[in-house]
Amino acid sequence: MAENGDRSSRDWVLEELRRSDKLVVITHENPDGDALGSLIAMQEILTALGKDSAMFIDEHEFPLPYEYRFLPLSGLVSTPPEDLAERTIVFLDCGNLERNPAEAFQQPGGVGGTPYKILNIDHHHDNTMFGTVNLVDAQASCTAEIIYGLMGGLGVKPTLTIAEALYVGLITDTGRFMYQNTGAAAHRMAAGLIEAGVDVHEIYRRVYEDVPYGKLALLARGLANVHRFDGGVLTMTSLSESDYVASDAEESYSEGVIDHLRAVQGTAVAALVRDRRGGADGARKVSLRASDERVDVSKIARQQGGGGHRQAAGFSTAMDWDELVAFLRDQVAAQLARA
Ligand SMILES: [Mn+2]
Repeated sequence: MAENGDRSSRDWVLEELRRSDKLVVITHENPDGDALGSLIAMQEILTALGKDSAMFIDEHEFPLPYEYRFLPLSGLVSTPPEDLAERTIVFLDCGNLERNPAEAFQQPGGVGGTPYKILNIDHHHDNTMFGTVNLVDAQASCTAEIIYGLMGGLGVKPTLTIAEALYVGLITDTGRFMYQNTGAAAHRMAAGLIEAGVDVHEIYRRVYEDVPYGKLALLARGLANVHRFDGGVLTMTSLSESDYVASDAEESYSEGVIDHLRAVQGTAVAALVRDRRGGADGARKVSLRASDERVDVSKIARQQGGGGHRQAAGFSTAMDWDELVAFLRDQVAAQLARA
């Protein structure tokens, strides 16, 4: 556990949340289930406390991934509030400031000499501790779990909206309670959220079924492009701009493709290399997953300016396929040699 994830930083965060009248909540770019669930839950909690809170999601993030569109976005702002300097900024599920693309939020010193007050609430073990207060608990399965743990201290009970948002964060970051980060606390939290009204099957249907056909078509292409290296320890696939166009797929439809690769017998690391839709800058996104603890993929991602968790990480690159394959083979081999 990070030294700032102890009881005193929790108390400090609670005190700042109670004391602040004006806040803005924000998360990382390309928000996933935990990012959006945490964001919406915190916005609802602060609103329930009578705060003037804004929920920031940059205009470039829309449309959001289809599976999260059922979640309500009250208090949404998609450009930075003009009175940002007067607001306490609550970062959720964001390991470093660079993972938020909105420039206004990237000046830790604030504007006009007024330092921003930043509350950094997260569970990434490589969090850069950029906040005024850092409540970073790498043992938490998801950021939603940390927020759930703060609710008692704030005297807020989970409404159905809060419970559903937190539940989405919980199931997506734990791989439906199957990843290594899933502990008793995650299951206790699930029980509490179900008691607050979450309909498990309904959320399952919304998040994992109701799949647009384009997602299935994109998966088919991803599976057709699989390559295995070094006896299969590295299993890779790629999705090009033309794969997206031919599948009529949105960028977020590639979510889940990599899980099929990680599951293959013998795979230590799975990688998905994909073009950004409409990205003219040549930057490609690389997602990495480790099948067990032998390889820490966040270490590999950090060497390329990315980051993440030990078993799930990513980075952007201008490397071509051959360079990337060589880089990943080296990295995986070096870590396996040490394991
Ligand atoms: Mn998370």
